[in-house]
Amino acid sequence: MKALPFEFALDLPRAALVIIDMQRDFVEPGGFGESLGNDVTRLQAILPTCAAVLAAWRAAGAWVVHTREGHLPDLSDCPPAKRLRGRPSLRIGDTGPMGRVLVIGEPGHAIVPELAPVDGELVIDKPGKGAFHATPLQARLQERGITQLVFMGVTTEVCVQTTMREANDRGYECLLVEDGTASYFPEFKAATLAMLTAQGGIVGWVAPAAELVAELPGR
Ligand code: C5J
Repeated sequence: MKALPFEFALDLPRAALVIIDMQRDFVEPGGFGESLGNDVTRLQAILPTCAAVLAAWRAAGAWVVHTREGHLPDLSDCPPAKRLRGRPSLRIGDTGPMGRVLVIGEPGHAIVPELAPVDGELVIDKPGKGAFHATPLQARLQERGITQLVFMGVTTEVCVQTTMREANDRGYECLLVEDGTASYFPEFKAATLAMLTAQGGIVGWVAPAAELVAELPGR
């Protein structure tokens, strides 16, 4: 398929669609993202594209992985350096309009309804930005013989980029859907897309959703 910096050879039986942290706490008003002073409408804007890619990917019979950033209720997996950083109006573990911020099982921790996981899809709860750190993701991918990861989700320069770099170091071929990812800072998204694909795809590939969907069987 057409991609940057050059064509990507999608191998669907060995590929997983990885949707990063499309959680109410990041995407919806009243969540953690907004408490940090961010405009969540930029993240909401990618929902129709993500939903269309997810529907096409599922219809093609390929596997889906969802990730959620969050912590145990006792916050034992949340380093103080993460909880105490900055001056947000709500800290991780505090109670806000969507329950305790970034705590597993709270309303804000849930994936937005438009992209809710279905039976047979893997959900990875992660305490860090990268989805491989302190999670069973690598083992689950190896069990299924997955070698390619197609990424969507938020935010482009934080959890998406961190996970894509972790995956690249582990030997996965990584493609990021450019209109299926968003940042609170458009200039950070643009810079991330550029740096991932620079130097002959030093971290991986980037392509628009339409190119990916056109590549899927039945389209
Ligand atoms: C952030 C994320 N931005 N999912 N998390 O803190 O990118």
